[in-house]
Amino acid sequence: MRPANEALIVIDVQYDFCPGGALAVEDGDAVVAPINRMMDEFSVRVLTQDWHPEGHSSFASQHPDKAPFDVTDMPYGPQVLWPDHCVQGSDGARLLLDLHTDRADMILRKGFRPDVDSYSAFFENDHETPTGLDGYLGSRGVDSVTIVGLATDFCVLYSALDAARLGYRVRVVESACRGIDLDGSLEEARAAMLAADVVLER
Ligand code: VGL
Ligand code: ZN
Repeated sequence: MRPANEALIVIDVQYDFCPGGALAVEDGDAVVAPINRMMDEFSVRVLTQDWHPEGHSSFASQHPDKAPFDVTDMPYGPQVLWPDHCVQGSDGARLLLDLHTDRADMILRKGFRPDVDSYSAFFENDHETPTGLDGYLGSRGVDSVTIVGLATDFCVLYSALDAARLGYRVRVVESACRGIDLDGSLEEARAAMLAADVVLER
């Protein structure tokens, strides 16, 4: 068992990010087995759930002149536009049934504000609206996080960079992550994490 200052953060293991889902990540469901094993090793476990209202501003369907995977300018900066996904209460928004969700101490929902997306488990995409996770981890005495899940180059990346910026020791276990890889975003994500002193482990 790992010590109580180390948390496992499991990002967005939801049907819409798995084969057959609205924003499918290749091989996304392959992360379940390694993540279930890791959940047994950690004494602090947090799962996140992407949780958008219908008509969310990150959906390409809300931007008549745009297509999925185009980029638009939001007041808070550039934003990739996605197919409608992880709509609150939909089947696609559910955490995978095979994931050992019973082991979770907390399930944190994010992306519920209509006008701002939230990739990171710590801050929304404006980089300033907190989700509350830093307070939760801090009050439990956590100073070190291991991040796994979907997708490596978006929600895992943003969570890892924010965690590093907040002063946590950060490790990402790549075999328990899968990426979307838009125009080389996976290699860029790895480089950005390394530059931020995130430890990338196979
Ligand atoms: C994610 C795009 C949109 C993710 C969530 O979990 O990486 N990516 N919403
Ligand atoms: Zn989303």
